[in-house]
Amino acid sequence: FLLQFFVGGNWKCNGTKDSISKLVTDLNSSTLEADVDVVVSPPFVYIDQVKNSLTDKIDIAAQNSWIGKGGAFTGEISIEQLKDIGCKWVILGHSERRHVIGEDDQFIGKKAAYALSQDVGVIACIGELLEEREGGKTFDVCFRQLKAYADVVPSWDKIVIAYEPVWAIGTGKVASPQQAQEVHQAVRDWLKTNVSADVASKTRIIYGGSVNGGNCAELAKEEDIDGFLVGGASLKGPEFATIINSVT
Ligand code: G2H
Repeated sequence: FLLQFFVGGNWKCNGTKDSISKLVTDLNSSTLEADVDVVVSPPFVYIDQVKNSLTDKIDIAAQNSWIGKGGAFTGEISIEQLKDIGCKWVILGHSERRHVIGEDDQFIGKKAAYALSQDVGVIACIGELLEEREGGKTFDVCFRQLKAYADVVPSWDKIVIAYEPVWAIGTGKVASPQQAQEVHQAVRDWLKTNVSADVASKTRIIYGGSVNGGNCAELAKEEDIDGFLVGGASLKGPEFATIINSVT
């Protein structure tokens, strides 16, 4: 059966009060397909502004969270604080956190487990580097990253998996529908074998990496692609709306 599509807009470290106000206005005036779950991820400092001005048809996902309860952790943001300002989701394990900031599988797993324990949904990112793909290690890497989540999460009810091949992120080099489908199917099979058939059939597996208004429709046709995590193209309201509406 078909899962409800899920589309996330990952704004990363972009925007100003003014540009974000314009983006919110554009999103509010777009007609959005009703049966798609949509979230956007503003930088932390703009979440409150967005929450207070954005249509309630779109939920907010934070771009990161701390591994546990708040306290003496300078510079961190706790899940409790994110809930307090209305975040329903958090993106964890994004390749920029893994490869630029240096977060490892276990640290990311802890964050995911804590967020879920507090009833915040997790967009759990996985994906291989170019050299790993060229070395034939794509599945090994994705399965290792998946296992790090599976080992610690209390349940899969509020997890969306985002497959984002690192070589396709922000590069304009989108994975072909076949390349993406191959990994999405392998991820679903892995869930079936290592978690349960029920979780495998119910978990959304979304694709990220240079998705735009021009390539989304072809990708969305693939059987195991249940939505998108969009970076650059989510900063343009009309194009993000095109992506949301392309998936049905
Ligand atoms: C991958 C994606 C959003 P972009 O990082 O998570 O970004 O669409 O700019 O490649």
